[in-house]
Amino acid sequence: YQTIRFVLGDQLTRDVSSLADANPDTDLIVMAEPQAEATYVPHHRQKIVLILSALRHFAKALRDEGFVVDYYDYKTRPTKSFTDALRTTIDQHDVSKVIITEPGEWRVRQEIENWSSLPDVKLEIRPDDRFFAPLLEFEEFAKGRKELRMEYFYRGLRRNTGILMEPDGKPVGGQWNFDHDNRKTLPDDLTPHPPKSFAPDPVTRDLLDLAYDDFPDGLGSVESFGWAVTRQDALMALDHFIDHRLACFGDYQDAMTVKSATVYHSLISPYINIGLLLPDEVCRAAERAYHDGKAPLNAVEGFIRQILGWREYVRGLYWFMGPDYVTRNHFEAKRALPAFFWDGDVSLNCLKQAIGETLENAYAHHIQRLMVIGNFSLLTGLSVQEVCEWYLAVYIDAFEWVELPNTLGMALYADGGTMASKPYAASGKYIDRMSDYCQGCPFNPRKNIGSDACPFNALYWHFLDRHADVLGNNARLRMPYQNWARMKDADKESLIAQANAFLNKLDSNETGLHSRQR
Ligand code: FAD
Ligand code: DLZ
Ligand code: SF4
Repeated sequence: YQTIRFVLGDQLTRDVSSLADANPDTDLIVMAEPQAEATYVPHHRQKIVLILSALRHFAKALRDEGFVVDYYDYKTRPTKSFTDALRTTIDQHDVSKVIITEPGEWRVRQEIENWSSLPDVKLEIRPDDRFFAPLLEFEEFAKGRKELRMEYFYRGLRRNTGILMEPDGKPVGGQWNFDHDNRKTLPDDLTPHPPKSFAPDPVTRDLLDLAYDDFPDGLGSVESFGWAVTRQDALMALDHFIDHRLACFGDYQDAMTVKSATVYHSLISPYINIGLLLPDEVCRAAERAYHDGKAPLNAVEGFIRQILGWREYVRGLYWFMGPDYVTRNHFEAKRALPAFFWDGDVSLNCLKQAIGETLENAYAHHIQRLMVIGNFSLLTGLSVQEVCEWYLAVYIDAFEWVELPNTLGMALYADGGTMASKPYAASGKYIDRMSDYCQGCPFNPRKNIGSDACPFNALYWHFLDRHADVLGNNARLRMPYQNWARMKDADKESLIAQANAFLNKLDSNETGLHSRQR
């Protein structure tokens, strides 16, 4: 062979740049299931199974095309790292040229950049062009700006791609953003059409059977595994979403309910992130649904903005901020992660639902991640590093380039406002408005003080009070700070005492937090 093409577990598409000019006669493909990748965080077992099954299916598709794939199966041909796999292949096949598409994490990028110092290796790292915006475009956008806001980057990409644009350069529907239409709560008589689920095939079945024994440090259960593991099935999942769920996606985008863990969300993030679907085809399919009258504009624009806007923006931000972004901790939040993050055993019903569903399905939708678990972590000052590691471990779609800006920047405001214009801090009243969680909770979202008061309420004021020096001048927080200033001293003191009592319980994993002790 003349060339090695190294394909990573989130690059599983024939359209990845490393395979653009691949030739079965001269090129050897390498794919691996290294121990280091399965263990750098205690991944949810469904995430491990998804990635390994998709890797194996993609290797088979390449073999069917005539390629030879030098495959490192974790059981039959174990390898410690991507580098060890590469070394073994080079030794066995005597090839020096290596082509790879840039990875999705600083950690792996640094590992791969070191390959150029291996003896006899000629390394070519190609840009990952599965995104709408090359990294340079984000740099141009970001240079000289103190605050980076998604909306302007998104509008630029709408213009560049022509997605949801009129020929005269105006946005379809006359406005860029339909967010104000997308905050409805789910009516009692509406039950979302369930998402598409796939029965595991033998390749997936084998992995599921071994998931507990072979990944003892992994998290969560595999019983609900119904993810697509091939491009063909991922396309079916996309079609199903567009036909049955997209029309309501906008209206109920921020709604949370015990009736459905997925509401009207698409569940396609893992497929786009690992390469089974391309963001461009997903956005174009949604745009087509609008033109065909299958879904209203607030749903289609809202959905496209998540991919063309947020997804591109967080990816640009991740690489722009550099490898030290992970160490940012604006509020110096240090509290240890409570035990219930690992078992969902907590009496606050919103957390019980969101964490419980996460551990069961490796999935929670955006508002659960941001306004329940993220908000709680922000208000209680949980360690930024521990929270980020938890998010990187538990979600089926978690890769650092997308997990970190969302968790550290958006949910925890640990970058001091680079990513978000204000912290996403909210009291129990927000959760009560957007969900039916409070109805089954031992706490009362309308009470601030007392043993049955919703803990989020006092924690919210405690958070604003303890960070008044850095947040007090934030224009978007003027209202809550004015309300706080107007409160009587005695009321303020009771709220602070109420919050402190909760934080003390949290630190000692005490009564009232754990369901079984209630
Ligand atoms: P939908 O609601 O149907 O959205 C459609 C698509 O838009 C998603 O599939 C995804 O590709 C994209 N998208 C939506 N929101 C975002 C966003 N904020 N950033 C980037 N892409 C977005 N997303 C990940 O892919 N991986 C992560 O590790 C991840 N961690 C997150 C951590 C926190 C604290 C928060 C608040 C959000 C995180 N997100 C992450 C973003 C978002 O929550 C998920 O993309 C979404 O919930 C995936 O489910 P879905 O496919 O049903 O999304
Ligand atoms: C997350 C993950 C896991 C669990 N397993 C593998 C694997 O076996 N092989 C692989 O190539 N990639 C895996 N990944 C993804 C990597 O950890 C990492 O996120 C990507 O390589 C970054 O591009
Ligand atoms: Fe969550 Fe408070 Fe509502 Fe209980 S009352 S579900 S703790 S917001």
